[in-house]
Amino acid sequence: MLMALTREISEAFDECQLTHLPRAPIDVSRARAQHTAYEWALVEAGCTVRRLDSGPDMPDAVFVEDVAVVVNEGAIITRPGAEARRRETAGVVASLVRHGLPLQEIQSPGTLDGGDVLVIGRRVFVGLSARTNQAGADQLLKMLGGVGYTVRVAPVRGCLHLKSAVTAVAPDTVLINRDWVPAEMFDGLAMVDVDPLEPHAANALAVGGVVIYSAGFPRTRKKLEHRDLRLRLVEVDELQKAEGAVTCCSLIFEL
Ligand code: CIR
Repeated sequence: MLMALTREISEAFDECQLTHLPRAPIDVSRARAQHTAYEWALVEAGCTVRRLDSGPDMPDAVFVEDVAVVVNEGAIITRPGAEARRRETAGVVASLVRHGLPLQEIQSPGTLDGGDVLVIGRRVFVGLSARTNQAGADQLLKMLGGVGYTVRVAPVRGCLHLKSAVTAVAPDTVLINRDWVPAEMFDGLAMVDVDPLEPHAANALAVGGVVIYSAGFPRTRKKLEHRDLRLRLVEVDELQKAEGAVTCCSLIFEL
């Protein structure tokens, strides 16, 4: 069974962390409606969706991908780079334990956000960012390297997370903004470049044979359609005001 953990949008969503975007007013009801439609896209892709509660002290909790990295062997609970987000881990730990996943944890002084970790089969790519430091990447490398994954680490620049700059759209293909991440890191994989007018377009969520993708990037979308990928478009502009995108709103794993 394919599980997708999601998390309710906090009533304090408009107090979210912001790094690269200026603060713009967020319509929380509209964000919630977009989030629900995103969850339906996950259901249509074959996922069983479990939505966790959040709270007024967790404005960014909807971005559940940042607090855990889930692989076949179990989950790694992260230590988010933004201190205010560390209180998000407890609820996710409880849920992953309920689902029977073995857990390990990133320890201080390591910091790591799940948004900086891209897993493609047995290959793991880690971005060093304002949120993920070398110590966090080293710990992840030890944990996953120890169970047969190859782990590559490289700095990202100009964006929040590695997965702002690159994601997988098929098992052998990445969608990439080369201005933000070194393309050499993905040697051996096919690459689709984002349209230069759409720098934020590299975040796509491949799940259950479809690619869940923001409706806000028509130029890059055309490139993906030419590759015969099945796209499932979602409106996420209200979530994008909080620097969120499609991968960050779920944790997907096989049970
Ligand atoms: C943050 O700055 O932590 C949130 N406002 C956005 C997190 C987005 N996460 C992701 O792309 N993995």
